[in-house]
Amino acid sequence: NTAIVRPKGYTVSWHYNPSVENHHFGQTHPMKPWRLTLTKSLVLSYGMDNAMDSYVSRAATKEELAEFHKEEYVDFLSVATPQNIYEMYPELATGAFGYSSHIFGVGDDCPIFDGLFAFCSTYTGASIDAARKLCTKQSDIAINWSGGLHHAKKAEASGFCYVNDIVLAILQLLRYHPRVLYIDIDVHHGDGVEQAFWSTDRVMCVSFHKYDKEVFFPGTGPLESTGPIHPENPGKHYTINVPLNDGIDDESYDYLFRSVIDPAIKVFQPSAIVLQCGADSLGHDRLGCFNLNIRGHGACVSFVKSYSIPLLVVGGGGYTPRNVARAWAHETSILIGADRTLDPALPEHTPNREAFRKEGFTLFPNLGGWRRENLNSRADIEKIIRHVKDQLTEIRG
Ligand code: VJV
Ligand code: CA
Ligand code: ZN
Repeated sequence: NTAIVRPKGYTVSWHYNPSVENHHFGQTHPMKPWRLTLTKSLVLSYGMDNAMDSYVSRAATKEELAEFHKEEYVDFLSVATPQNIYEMYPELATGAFGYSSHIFGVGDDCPIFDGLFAFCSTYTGASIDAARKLCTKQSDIAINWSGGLHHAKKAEASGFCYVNDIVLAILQLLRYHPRVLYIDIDVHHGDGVEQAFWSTDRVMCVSFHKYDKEVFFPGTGPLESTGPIHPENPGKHYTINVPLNDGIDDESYDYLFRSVIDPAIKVFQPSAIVLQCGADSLGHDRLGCFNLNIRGHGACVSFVKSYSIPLLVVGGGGYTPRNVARAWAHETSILIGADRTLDPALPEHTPNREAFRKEGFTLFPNLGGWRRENLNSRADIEKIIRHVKDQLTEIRG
């Protein structure tokens, strides 16, 4: 295994605080911080930390969180505990509000657990730090695998997300960058980020996701949803949604991704890009329904990197922890320009190596092809590309 060395000509920084691993949503909740432990295991065992500036990130302050979130909501997150939550809100105990309560979105998807605020402020601090490294040009690429929690709203937790670290990071980037492109390859729609920047032409949001209004969370993000409809609103046309059906494979995803992202970059000319790499778009994900392989997912990262525009890379969803770790380790190698030197056989000394036994200790198991049929026809894909290109001509003017 060739030694991993620093990339020539650009700087990559890795922002992480292992204390996020100590927090748990609940024994059977699908969101497992263990995936971050496994990601770190692989990044370190391949020696990829040698090629990056590593920063132990600090917690974001309440003031920083309030740059996007409502103060009352930040206060709530900072005081709520499993012990006091039912005293504060007895209605929660009756379950009368169901999964998405009116009490700041708390419920089955977004439980109040011990250390919740420390968890949220830590993953968010890493995204804010990463964005600032890009602003000061100390980094060309900054990575926070613990971030990417794209569903959180101004005053509401949603879909396992409490604080929207992506929105807060983009707000940092906007201090120095005229235009930021946001790309979201998580299997879910990036609704929280879309909503936050719905009315501005300084942020273009592009999300690829499974879309089934009635059935699949969060039920938003149809092709036609492209920004505010009022002609005088600057955000009009600056949202791109790519709704997909089950089972999309590497080949069609790669073709679609390039066909959407290349014209988006050429027309919008972003000075910074934020890429959310939710790994629930991989085949065999516990919550996802696509058929992507590690290499297919990574091809998106590679393609975005090829434009050499300052890049913030965040994690997101991903519910089969060992595959999340494989994807994000592979993507780290792409970002440091070392993908050809990673041995597919996981190093013998990898901590927690047993977790990868099922697929035979390889970085690239076969996750595609056979679990679900690809229900995205060539015509569906071409229709999306046509729609996006037509939309972009509206921006070019
Ligand atoms: O589909 C939903 C909402 C429900 C109500 C709540 N039940 C538990 C599930 C159905 C309608 N929520 C989604 C949220 C997905 C969030 C994805 C986040 C990201 O990847 O985009 C970014 C980090 C959903 N799908 C599956 C579950 N919730 C789910 C939640 C659980 C669970 C099993 C499945 C919560 C607790 C427990 N099991 C014990
Ligand atoms: Ca998405
Ligand atoms: Zn997701």
